[in-house]
Amino acid sequence: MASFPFSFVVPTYNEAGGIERLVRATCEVFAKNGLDGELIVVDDNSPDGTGAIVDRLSAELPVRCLHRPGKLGLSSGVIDGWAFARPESLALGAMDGDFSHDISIIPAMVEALASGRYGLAIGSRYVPGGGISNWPKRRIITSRVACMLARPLTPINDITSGFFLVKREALAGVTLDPIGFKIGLEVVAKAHYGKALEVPYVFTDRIVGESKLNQKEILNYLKQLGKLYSARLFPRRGTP
Ligand SMILES: Nc1nc2c(ncn2[C@@H]2O[C@H](COP(=O)(O)OP(=O)(O)OP(=O)(O)O)[C@@H](O)[C@H]2O)c(=O)[nH]1
Ligand SMILES: [Mg+2]
Repeated sequence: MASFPFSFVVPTYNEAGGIERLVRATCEVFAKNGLDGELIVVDDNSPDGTGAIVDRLSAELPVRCLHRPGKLGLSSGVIDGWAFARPESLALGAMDGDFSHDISIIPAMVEALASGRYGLAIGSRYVPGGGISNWPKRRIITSRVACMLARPLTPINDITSGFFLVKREALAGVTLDPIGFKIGLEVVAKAHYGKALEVPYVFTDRIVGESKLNQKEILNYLKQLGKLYSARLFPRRGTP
């Protein structure tokens, strides 16, 4: 699939403890599977020096760092990273920088898009074969409720997944306006991707670094859902 170039964006804020391992392992998945993949790390001037680690790695691996001046948010990081991606990439993706997402499904995601059958491949915890290895019950319930709330918008089971790859052409002319963490929800609701494939994977909670998810992000998710529902119900009043 060397003829199907793609770029995955990894937004980071204070991920120095694990970013080198993530970049090396992901680039190894690209190389071992003959994939023409590029990694874009979008770092928001992390005080722990995450950006400098990525700059060093870019001398030997297909990774580049986009440096932003301060903490500007996960979703805007993904959007800025897509704009920074090399123009030849036919697909653009997003992945967390804390190794929660299983990079071994990347070849299946690329294959789905390269085959022409799907315009979106989404790493999914909530289809057979997927799961969550080490989350407390409270967090599992929150995540399931969050997905249920979006069900009238989409048949996709894992709508809050932050791990996906979408055809670049599916984003053409689409205004993405995410409020919080959930760039995937915005893409699923607005992009023109045709068919989507959920690729199962088992989510692993971060083992290094600190979570940036907080109550505010849960509220942001509800606000974002509200905006998407009102755009569906009242198309002329909604965002273009
Ligand atoms: N560039 C940038 N990246 C961010 C920002 N906030 C979070 N991130 C990154 O986005 C990814 C997801 O954030 P996490 O803190 O792992 O959020 P989560 O996965 O929902 O929650 P935990 O896994 O419990 O930590 C990680 O790679 C973070 O470093 C931000 O403001 N700017
Ligand atoms: Mg995480």
